[in-house]
Parts: sequence; C-alpha cells; structure tokens
Amino acid sequence: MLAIYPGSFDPITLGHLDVIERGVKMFEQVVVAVLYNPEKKAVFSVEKRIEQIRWCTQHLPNVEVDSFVGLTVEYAKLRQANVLLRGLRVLSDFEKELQMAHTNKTLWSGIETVFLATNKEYSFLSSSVVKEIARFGGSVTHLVPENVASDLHLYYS
Ligand code: COD
Repeated sequence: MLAIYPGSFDPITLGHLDVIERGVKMFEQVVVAVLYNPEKKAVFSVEKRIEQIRWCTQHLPNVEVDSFVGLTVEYAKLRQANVLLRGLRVLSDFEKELQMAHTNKTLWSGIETVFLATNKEYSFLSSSVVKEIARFGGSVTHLVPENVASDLHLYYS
C-alpha cells in the first residue's frame, strides 16, 4: 500500500525523518510530497527541499520524494493512494490535524489519514523553531539532517 506524507518541509527536520522511517515499516511505499504554496513565504525553494529530503532518505529504498500543487486529496487520487500519513506532536497538532483529516474526507471519501505519534525526543521540534535558532546563529545539528544544517548555515550567514 502506498502512503502520501504531505507537508511544507521547509526544511525537513529529524522529527519528519522519524515519521518517514517509521512509515516505511508500515507501508510498501511512502511518497513524501512537498506542497508548492505561493501564499507561504519559504526559506528554501521546493526544488531545494526535494533535494534535501532525497539526500537524507537515500537509505530508504521505498521512499519517493515529489511535489504537488493544489489539493492534497487530488494528488493522492492521482497517485492512487488512499492513505495520508501525518505526525502528531502535541494536543494543538491534534485539533489542526483532525480538522484537516475531516476536511479531506469531505473532499474525497476514499482517503484515510493515519497519524503517528511523534518520537518524544522530537515532540518540541518544528521547522519554524529550527529556522529561528539558525537565524540567530545557533547550532541546529541535533535537530535536522546534516545537509539541512549546512544549507541553513549558508542561508543565514
Ligand atoms: N515530529 C513528528 N512529526 C512532525 C514534526 C516532528 N517534530 N514536525 C512536524 N511534523 C509533522 C506534522 O504534524 C505534519 O503531519 C507533517 O509532519 C508535515 O509538517 P509540515 O509543517 O512540514 O507541513 P504542514 O503541516 O504545513 O502541511 C500542511 C499541508 C501541506 C499538508 C496542508 O496545508 C495541505 O494539505 N495543503 C494543500 C491544500 C489542501 O488540500 N487543503 C485541504 C486540507 S485542509
């Protein structure tokens, strides 16, 4: 079974990577799908984010990295995938994620959302926190894959 793991991934963190690594044990293939969202100002281009994710998932043969425009369920239909994989960190994620899962279900009844509880080591971690630390010159090597840490260092220096 194919699962789509959709997100912004600006940039991918060790928390995201943990979800991917656990997801591939549950599904035959996981497609990490980066949303093209012109409304949201991003640090890294979608192409760069794809490159970053490909680099740190190269040890996982059943992971594909792709991008999409528009509704996630339309992309899932296109890929003939019935499952969306999402991570849950804290209670506030749950509210947002549940709303998203219900909304997606109204758009396509064929879609199911599977939530993975975050590894507690990464439950505080978000792409925004990582960018804030990097912006102020702090080290993020314990929070993101090493290629992303170098890219952030270059971006903010
Ligand atoms: N540990 C584990 N999981 C984590 C961590 C962490 N530390 N940090 C984030 N995650 C999880 C998030 O909970 C999420 O499940 C996933 O990783 C991706 O996170 P982000 O922040 O990169 O991506 P989001 O949440 O901004 O992605 C939102 C979407 C792009 C999926 C959403 O906006 C969307 O589907 N947009 C397309 C339009 C659409 O279809 N809209 C209708 C649905 S509302």
